[in-house]
Formats: sequence, C-alpha cells, structure tokens
Amino acid sequence: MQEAYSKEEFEAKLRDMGRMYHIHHPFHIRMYEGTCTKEEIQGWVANRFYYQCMIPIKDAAIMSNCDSLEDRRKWIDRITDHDSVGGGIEAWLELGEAVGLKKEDLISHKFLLPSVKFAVDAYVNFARRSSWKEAAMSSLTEMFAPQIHQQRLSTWPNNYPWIEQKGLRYFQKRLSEARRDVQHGLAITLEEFNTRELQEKAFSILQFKLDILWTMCDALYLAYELKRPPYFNVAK
Ligand code: AHQ
Repeated sequence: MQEAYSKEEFEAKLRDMGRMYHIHHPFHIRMYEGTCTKEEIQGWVANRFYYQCMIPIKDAAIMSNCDSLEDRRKWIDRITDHDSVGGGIEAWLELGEAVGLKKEDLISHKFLLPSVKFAVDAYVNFARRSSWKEAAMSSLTEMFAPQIHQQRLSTWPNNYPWIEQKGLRYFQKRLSEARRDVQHGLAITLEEFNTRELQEKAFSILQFKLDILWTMCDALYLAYELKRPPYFNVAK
C-alpha cells in the first residue's frame, strides 16, 4: 500500500468529492432555478422530513458507540440541534406548514417514498454497525451543505413567493450548525484516517453517503418530475 496522503492532500481529495454532491442533481438544479411545482416542493419537504427525523437517531447511534468523552461532549450538540424545543425538527415542521403541508401528514410520513426510506435507513444502520469514527466521517457531506442552504435562502423567496418566509428558518439555522459540525468531523477524520488504507476507506464511506443523498433525489425525480411513483401503473 502506498504512503498516506498529507492532511492537506487528504482534505483536498475529500472536498473534491463535492462534485458529486446532490446540489448537482437535476431535481435540486430545477429547485434553485425556480421551475419546481408546488407539489414537487411539498414532496421534497415531506420526504426530507424522514431524513431530518432520523439524523438524531443516527447521531445517538454514534454516541452509543463512542468511547471518547471529549468527542461525546461535542457530538451531543448535533442531537440537541434537532431535538430541542425550537430545534431542527420543529423548524422543519414549520417549513412543512409554510409549503402548505398538513403537520399530521409530515409526522405520519404519509408521503414517504420507499426509496427515500431505504436510503435513510441505510445511513442509520451504517451508523449503528460502524465504528464511531467511520460513522462520524460519513457526516462530512456537510462540507458542502452551507452552499446548498444558502442557495435556498437566496433563491426561494423570488422563485417560490407562495412559501411563507418563516419556513426558511431551518436553512438559516443549518448555516452555522453545519460549519461547526464539519470542524469537528474533519478534525476526527484528518487525525484518525492516517494511513493510505484508512484514507481510501474514508473516500468509500463519503461516496456511500453521497450515494444516499443522490438516491433520495432520484426517488423524488421519478415520483414527482416523471410522475412515476411506486406502482403508478398498477392498481395498489
Ligand atoms: O439538514 C441537514 C442535516 O441536519 C444534516 C446532518 C448531517 C449528517 O449528520 O449527515 N448531514 C446533514 C444534511 C442536512 N441537510 C442536507 C440538505 O441538502 O439540506 C444536506 C445534508 C448533508 O450534506 O449531509
């Protein structure tokens, strides 16, 4: 096995994988270009709610595997960011209301597509069964997240004037939280993935998480843009 990349080279290669981030998925491109229909936006909000609900479960799984007090003290912030009163889960419910969805339809996951559920559950189960350090570095897609949150904040008001502005609080909130998460996640990754073999493993883990985000967009594209939801052509 070749020698390890320097920390700078390793970080640069991780960041270069951003070319596969779901900001480049046709569904997201249409979203910020402003050509999504109300139904497509609602479908995206309803399906992403399942992802948001499972993030704290995923992070609790990492906590349960983490034997480092120092790292648990930081990682717990990710759970409170979502679960606390006024936190991310509540902010996403406000987003749901702002796009015209009923709260009970979000909470019941009435519109959750099977492929979205499978992708999200794959992420949670990965976190449960992996070492806490491998699961921690899988969150590094958030290196690219501030850009996508800012893009929504900058384009939705003009593109989708029918969405109440207060619904965008979630994206505003994530700008700083994602940056804080990445500082911690990147420090763990650069420190712990310090052989070429471990660095190659890190690339494959980040690819797995990029695949999860991309697959979620594929499911929405199929169901809402191509109007081919599961069983569209057979009686359910
Ligand atoms: O809202 C998002 C969020 O809370 C998280 C947690 C983090 C993780 O632990 O994997 N990833 C993540 C992401 C959020 N929003 C996504 C988006 O496009 O709005 C981006 C996503 C990520 O990049 O992983």
